[in-house]
Amino acid sequence: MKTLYLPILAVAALASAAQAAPPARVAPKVAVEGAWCRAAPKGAPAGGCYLTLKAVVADRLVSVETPAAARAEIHTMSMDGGVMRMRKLSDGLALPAGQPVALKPGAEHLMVIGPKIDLVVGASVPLTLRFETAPPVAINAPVKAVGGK
Ligand SMILES: [Cu+2]
Repeated sequence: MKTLYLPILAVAALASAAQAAPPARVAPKVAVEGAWCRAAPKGAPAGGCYLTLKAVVADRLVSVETPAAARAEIHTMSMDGGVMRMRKLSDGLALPAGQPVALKPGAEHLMVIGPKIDLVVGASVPLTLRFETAPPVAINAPVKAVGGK
């Protein structure tokens, strides 16, 4: 059977290569800009980190890792009966192609839970962002004392 199938497969491969002049493939990549984490009181159980993501092709932020905290999560905030609540985005965050997605105070953000470092001005938080398609991006987010609502 091998001798029968091999030539057929070869011909099929040639045919599909010839007919589909492939469109210029854009390599999946996500640019990360303006990352920072908000300063928190010593011993705070968690802290927020913010940044802007821009994906070349549609992608999804699926997880965040940091050695500087017990764990990191992707959160969103929404009003619930007049109270702002945040919750974990278990499915991550969609990143439309070519469109900046800002994670900012009062909206989507990264939460570092159980920080192992003091979130004080001058410190920085190493974060590794993992995406569905694009390669992971490692950044150092400086801690800033920015007032929030
Ligand atoms: Cu949060």
